[in-house]
Amino acid sequence: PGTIYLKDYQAPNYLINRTELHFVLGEEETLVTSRLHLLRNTENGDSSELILDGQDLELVEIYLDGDVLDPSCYEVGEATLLLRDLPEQCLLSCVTRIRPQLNTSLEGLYRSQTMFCTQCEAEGFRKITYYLDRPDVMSVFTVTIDADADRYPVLLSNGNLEETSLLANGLTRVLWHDPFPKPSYLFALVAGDLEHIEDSFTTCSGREVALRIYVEEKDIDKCDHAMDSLKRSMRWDEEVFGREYDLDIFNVVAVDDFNMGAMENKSLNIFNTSCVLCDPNTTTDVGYQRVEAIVAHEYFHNWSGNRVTCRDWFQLSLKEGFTVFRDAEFSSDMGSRTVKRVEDVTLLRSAQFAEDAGPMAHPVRPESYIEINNFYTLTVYEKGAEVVRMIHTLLGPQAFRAGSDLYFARHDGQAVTCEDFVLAMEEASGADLGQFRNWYSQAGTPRLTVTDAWNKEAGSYALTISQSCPATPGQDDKKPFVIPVAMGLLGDAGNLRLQLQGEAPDPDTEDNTHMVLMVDKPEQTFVFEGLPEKPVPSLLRGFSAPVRLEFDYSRNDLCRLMSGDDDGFVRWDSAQSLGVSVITEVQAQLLAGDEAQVDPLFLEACGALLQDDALDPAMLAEMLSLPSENYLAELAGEGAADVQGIYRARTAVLAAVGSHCREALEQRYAQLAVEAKYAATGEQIAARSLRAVCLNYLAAAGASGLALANAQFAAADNITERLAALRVLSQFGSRSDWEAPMAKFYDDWGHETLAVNQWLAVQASMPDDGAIARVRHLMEHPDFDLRNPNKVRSLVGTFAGQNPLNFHREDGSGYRLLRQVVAELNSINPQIASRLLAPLTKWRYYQGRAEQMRSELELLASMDGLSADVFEVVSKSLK
Ligand code: HT7
Ligand code: ZN
Repeated sequence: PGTIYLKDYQAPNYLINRTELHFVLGEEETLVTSRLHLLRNTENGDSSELILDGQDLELVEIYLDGDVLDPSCYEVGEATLLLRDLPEQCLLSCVTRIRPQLNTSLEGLYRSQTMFCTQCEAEGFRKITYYLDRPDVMSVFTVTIDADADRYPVLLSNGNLEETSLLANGLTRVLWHDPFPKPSYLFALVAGDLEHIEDSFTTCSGREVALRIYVEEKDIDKCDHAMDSLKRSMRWDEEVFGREYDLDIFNVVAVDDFNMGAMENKSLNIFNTSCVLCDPNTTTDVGYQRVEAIVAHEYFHNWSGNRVTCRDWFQLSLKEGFTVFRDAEFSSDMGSRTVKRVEDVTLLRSAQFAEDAGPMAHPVRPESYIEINNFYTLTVYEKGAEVVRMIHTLLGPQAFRAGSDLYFARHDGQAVTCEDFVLAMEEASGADLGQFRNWYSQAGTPRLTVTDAWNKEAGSYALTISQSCPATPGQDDKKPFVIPVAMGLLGDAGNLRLQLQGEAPDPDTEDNTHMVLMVDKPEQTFVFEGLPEKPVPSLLRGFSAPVRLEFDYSRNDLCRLMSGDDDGFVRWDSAQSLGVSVITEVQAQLLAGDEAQVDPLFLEACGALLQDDALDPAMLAEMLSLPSENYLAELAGEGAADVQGIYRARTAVLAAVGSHCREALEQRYAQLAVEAKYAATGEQIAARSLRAVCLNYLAAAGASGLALANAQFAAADNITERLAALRVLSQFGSRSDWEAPMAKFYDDWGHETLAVNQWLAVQASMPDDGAIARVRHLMEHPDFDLRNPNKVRSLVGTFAGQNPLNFHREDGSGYRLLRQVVAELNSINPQIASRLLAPLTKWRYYQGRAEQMRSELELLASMDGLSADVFEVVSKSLK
C-alpha cells in the first residue's frame, strides 16, 4: 500500500453539485443507481479526465447524459473508475451491485442484525458507489430507497422525508432530500424494523425540531437518557457557542455492529448501541456519562464538522479536536469541571502520551498516512482538543468565542483547514499565533523541567523553566512550543499574591494569586517579588498544556498542595505524584527482597482525605485512586517497565492503605450507601464512585472487604454496584469468592448484550494465572462473535489493554493470543484488527519482553493478504 502526503493535496478537477442515489435493497444484493451532476472545476486546470473512487463494486451499467457510455471512455480499476473525455458539465449515471450481507468490514452499506446501515467516514462511501469520495467535494443529496416494508418498515436517510409511495412491485419507496451540501462521508442510510421514541426541541429562533431515537423494539425503554442529553446539548450549543440547529428533524439510530462510538451523519446520527442505550441494569454510571458526552459530541459536529468540514483527512483534528473541546466544556458545565478535567488528563497521560512516544506518533495534523482509519487517534482527538483549549487559554473566553463565531460565519458550507481555524482565532482576537502553530505540525509530548531559587533577603522567588521535545518518527529536531503554564504560589496560609519582577501590578485583576506564564523559549526564568516566605509552586493548574512537567517536589510539598492549593486539578495531581513516588519506592523494596514499607506520610494523607467532609465525594474518589498500572509503566520509560513489579507494588500499597485506614474506609463505605432508587444523578454517581474506591482498598486489605463486596453484589439494584463488587472479588479474591457471583451475573443478565459485554470485560482483566485460558474459553462462548467489535473490544481489547500482568506473561502466551486474533480479524474487519494491535506496538517499554513482542509483529508482517490498516501499524512498529 502507498503513502499519501499532505504536501500533494490538489483540489478536485470536477465538482459534484447534485447527487441522486437510488437504492433497491434486497436479501442477496443491493442495486445502487447514482446520478452525479458533474461540473469541471476550472480553478484546477481543464482536464477532461476524472478518476472516481470505488471499492468492492460491480459496475452494471454506465451512462453519460442519458446515453450508454462507450467502453473506450472508461476503465474500471482495482479501486477506481477512470473516465475520459468528459464534457465540462454532464450527468454521469452508474448502476453498481453490492452485497451488504457479506460486508464484515462495517464500512459502506452493511447489515447489523436484521437491519441495513451505513458507515461512510472516512472512505466508506466508495464501497457504495463510484464517487469523488473526499471531503472537499460537497454535494446536495437526494436519496430514494426501495425496500420490502414488512422487513424494513423504517427507511431513513439524511435531511427531510419528502415522499413515500407503494410501488407496483410491492416494495415501498421513500424519498429523502438534504438541502445542505455535504461530503460523501456524511451520507447515511438505515433500513430496519425499528421502534422509536419522539420528542421535540424549540430552537432559539422558535423553530420546532422533531427528535427521534430509533432502536430495536427490545431496547425502546433505554432511550430516555440519550434524548434528554440531546436536548441539553442543543440548548447548550445555542447558549455557549451561539449555534442553532438547522433542519426540522434530527434522527438517531442505534446499531449493534459498529466500529467506533457513533457517527455524525447529517441529521441521521448512527450510534453504537453501547453509546446510546441506558438502563440501570445494563449501563454503569460511567456509561451514562459517556452516553451524554457522545450524544453531545455528535450533535456538536452539526456545526464543527458538517456545516464547516475538512478539506482533506490531514485536517481531521479541525473537526475532531474542536468538537472534543466542545463536548468536554459541555460535560464540565453539566457536572463537575474538575472531575471532568481529571478524567480527561488521566486518559491523555496514560494513553495519548504513550502514543506520542511510540512508533505511530504523529502531529495533530499528520503529514502522511497509509490508511486514514489508523489516524482516528488520541492525538488527533484528545491532544487536538488540548490545542484548542490552549487557544482558549491564550485568548480568553470572549475573544475565543469571537474567533469561533468568525470561523463559522466565514466558512459555512466550506471544506477548510486547521490553518483557517487558527486564522479566524487570530483575526478575531488580534493575537499572534505564529509560533503556536508548532502544536499542529510537531509530534511528541514536550517536557518542561522546572527548577526554583529562593532569595530570602530579597523576598524573591525564581522559577526557571526549560522545554524540550523528544524526537519522533521523521522529526528529530523540534522548534520550541508556546506553552501556557497556569500557576500560583502556595504559602503557609494559602495562595500568595503574585508580582512578577519588571511588571506593573495589574489593578484590573481581582485574582492576583493566579497567573498564566507564557513559555515560548528553550529556557526562561520568571522572578516573583514581595514574597513573605518560600512558597511551594502550584504548576500547570487545570493542566493548562499537554506536557510532562518535572519539578523536584518533596513529599511534604506534595501533601501541602494536595490539601491546600486553590486549584482542584493540582490537588489531584499532587496526590497522583505522591502515589507514583510511594509505589515506585515499594517496587524497589520488593525487588530488593525487602518487605513493603509504605511511607506513613502517604498513609496519613489518605486518612486525612477520608476525613475531609468538605471535599466533593467524586473528587475524593479521584484523589484516592492510585495511578494505573499502564500509567506507571509509561512513566518507567523505554526498556524499564516491569509489569510484575508494578503490579506487586501497587497491590501492596492498596493493601497498606486498606489496613491503615480501615475504620475510615468502612465508615465512608457505610455512610455512602445510596438508599434511593437508582438514578444517574451527580450526587448518586459520586457516592457510588467513592464507595467503589473504599471497597477496593478494603478488599485489597483482606477478607472483610471481600465479604462487603459479596454483600454489595447480592443487594445491588444496578450494574454499577454489581460490577464494582464483581471486579473487587475477581481482582483480590480466590476462585471460591468470584465463581458463584460471576455465574449469577450471567444467569440474571445473559439476555442483555451490553451487560454481557461488561461481564466479558471483567473476566478479561483478572490477574490470576487462569486468565489466558479463560479468555480463550470465552472466545468460544455462544455470546462471543469475532464480527462484533463490541465483543472483541470487551474481551480481547480489555485483556491486551487492561490486564498488563497477563498480557505480558513471561511465556509470551498473551502476545500470541493477541497476534492470533489480529491475524483472523485482518480479513474480517481490518479497522478493528489494527486498533486491537496497539498494545503490541509498545514493545520498547517492557523490560525483557521486546524480542517476544517483536516476533509476534514479525509474524503478522509476513502474513499474506495483510490489510493496509494492519500493514501500516506493523511496519511502522518494526522500524
Ligand atoms: N466522526 C466519527 C469518526 C469515525 C467513525 C465513527 C464510526 C465508525 C467508523 C468511524 N470512522 C471514523 C465519529 C466521531 O468522532 O464523532
Ligand atoms: Zn467526532
